[in-house]
Amino acid sequence: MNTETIISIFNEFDHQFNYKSHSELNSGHINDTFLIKTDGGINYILQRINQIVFKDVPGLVNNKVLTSNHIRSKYPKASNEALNNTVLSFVKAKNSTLYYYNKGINFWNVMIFIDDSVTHEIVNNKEIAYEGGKLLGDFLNLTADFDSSQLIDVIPNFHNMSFRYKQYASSIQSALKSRLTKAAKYIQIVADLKEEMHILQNLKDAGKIPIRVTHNDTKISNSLFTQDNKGICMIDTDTVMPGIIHYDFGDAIRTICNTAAEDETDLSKVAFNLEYYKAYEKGFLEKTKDTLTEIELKYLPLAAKTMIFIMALRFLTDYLNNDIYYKTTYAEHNLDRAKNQFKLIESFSEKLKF
Ligand code: GN1
Ligand code: MG
Repeated sequence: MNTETIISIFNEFDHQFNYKSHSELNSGHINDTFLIKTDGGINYILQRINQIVFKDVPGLVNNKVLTSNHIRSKYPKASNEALNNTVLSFVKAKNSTLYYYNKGINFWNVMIFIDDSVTHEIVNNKEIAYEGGKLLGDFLNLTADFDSSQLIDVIPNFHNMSFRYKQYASSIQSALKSRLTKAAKYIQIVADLKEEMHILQNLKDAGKIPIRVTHNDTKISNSLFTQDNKGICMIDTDTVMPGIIHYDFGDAIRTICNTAAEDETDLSKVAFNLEYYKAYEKGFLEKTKDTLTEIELKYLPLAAKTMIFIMALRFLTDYLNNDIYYKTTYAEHNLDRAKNQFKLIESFSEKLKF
């Protein structure tokens, strides 16, 4: 995207300071995200929201803003400046909506960048795992009294195992022979794990697990930390929706406890780090142990395994569908991501018995 376009879109928003420079943040697989540096005291995040994946972008933005406002209201005495450094803050477009629809083609939104913050793609410090657990616990606590019926289902069936399995089964029907051959080993693993991986979904469908406001994309790179490893807040609230806490716990564990990045191709580097699991769980339970029900607590380890499986399955499905969903940078990127996640499940099962 050229600089002129970025500047002109940024200028559709009611920002306080002028554009100085920008850089693209490449961690996401769906949206395009830019850090805009300004000539003043506030920098911004400009984001193009993918409307193929997100069918109701105004609804999505409304979810994010409502959630943020609810969290902000929990700190009535804090100054705006302090809140802007600890809670996501959205900037209005000049037409007064919280997004800008560029010539009917692209949706954009702007947030205040939390300065001096860092994100981690891989965790190499137990403290970060522990702090990450506290952040998710805080997020669930702060949104616990929010009426989740005000939120739209941004992506229906997002973490629905039965739905993901159906998508996978239909991808097998239409996949190229060459891709099926390369995926054969993993197709067998999916068959072996299928039943166990439906346990949580069945409990949810039977109404046995409470529905709460959940984040739904808790990979560790979606948490902000200070330079000295203290948690600031969770970011990327695109997928905030009603759901069960297990997928949030599991998705964080999936990324925190992987000793390598999600697309590392040298599988000897991919292993499950049990020490980080314990640290994350400790931070998480410190915040939530009084609010979670017995069934929620009981299924946390299975949730971790299930969430790794769901991501493995989604990457494999996209590979079999010729890479139509996730951004990829080379031909077998999705297959490599899937292999990585299956290796993580194997290591998880060796290290964590439950
Ligand atoms: C996608 O684009 P990003 O990083 O926010 C995906 C998540 C996956 C993640 C895997 C809407 O998130 O579900 O866990 O990639 N988001 C969507 O890295 O599909
Ligand atoms: Mg996301």
